[in-house]
Amino acid sequence: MKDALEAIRSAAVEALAAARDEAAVEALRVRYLGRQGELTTVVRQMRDVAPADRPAMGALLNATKDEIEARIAEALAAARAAVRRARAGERLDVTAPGRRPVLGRIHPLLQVMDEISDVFLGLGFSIAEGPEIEDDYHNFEALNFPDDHPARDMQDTLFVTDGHVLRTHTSPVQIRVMETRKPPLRVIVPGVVYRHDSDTTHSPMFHQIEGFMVDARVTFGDLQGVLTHALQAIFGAGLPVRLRPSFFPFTEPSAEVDVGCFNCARDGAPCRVCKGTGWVEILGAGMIDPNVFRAVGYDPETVSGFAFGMGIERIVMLKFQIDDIRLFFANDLRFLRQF
Ligand code: 2NL
Repeated sequence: MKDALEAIRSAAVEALAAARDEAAVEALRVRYLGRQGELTTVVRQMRDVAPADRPAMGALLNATKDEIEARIAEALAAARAAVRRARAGERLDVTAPGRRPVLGRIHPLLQVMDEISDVFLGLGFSIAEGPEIEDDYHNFEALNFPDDHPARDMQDTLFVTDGHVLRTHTSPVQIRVMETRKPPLRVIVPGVVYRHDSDTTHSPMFHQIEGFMVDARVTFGDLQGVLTHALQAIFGAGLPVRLRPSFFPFTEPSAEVDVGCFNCARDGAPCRVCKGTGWVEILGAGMIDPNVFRAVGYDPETVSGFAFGMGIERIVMLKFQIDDIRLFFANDLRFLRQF
């Protein structure tokens, strides 16, 4: 039996040293240690060993089994290391074509916001930001909204708690700037705003840029000059700019500002952008109402100013002929990669 064990041990060690892969090692494990394996068969023969010899034979048997198990572990480790080395070799193929990194890009809404901001920065305006959750005072009261104005209705405004709303425009930031700083001021406020409205042209969250200028003698002519320059810089150097009378609670007088259609030259007679009118409405503006100045502690007798506001989604939809506002927020890369 001692000779039989030695024969099994040396055969197993030799075979395991020659095994090249995991499958070969596993086959040898079954051959020597499996339920029908060679070593297992020897264990069964222990019955025939004289009781006095059994402890010594048992020890020899265990030592043989331990050694074969150790060699199996070594052979397995060697086989796996060989697979890893082979794969590393493949990865170091210096002739393989390079992998193109996935580059991010600026969202089309923010591209246009940046472009518009740059024009006003060039005119000496600076940028201000403020909270998206506002109190009723800054969002409505200080802006001369009467208590029964429809914008204060649940239908239009998203309420957070009793006295607080998600800001419905960025104008409350302009109020906060005027509350804390003295004229002369030239400030724009780009930001996100919220209204209870949702269809193909309205999103409950959308973007605006508002701006204002306040100084000792700012006139309606300044409003017209600054906005004409800005719209020509944004939409095209030669385009005409026109003002039509309008109304906002926070400005008097107020105007809608149109730019000559930038698409007619491309589409011809029935232009899809201006519907044949030749004009595209871009923003609202006006001279800041004396009640707004009083609310922020300015004297309407000694300062004057203009203010304006525009919705970004509408402008980007016109510019790129996008017909559904939800495309901006669906995070579909097939859409976003086009800009
Ligand atoms: C529009 C019109 C406008 C303003 C926004 C403003 C802010 C203050 C004082 C006075 Cl603090 N005015 N903002 C003024 C006129 C028009 O927006 O159609 N926006 C999309």
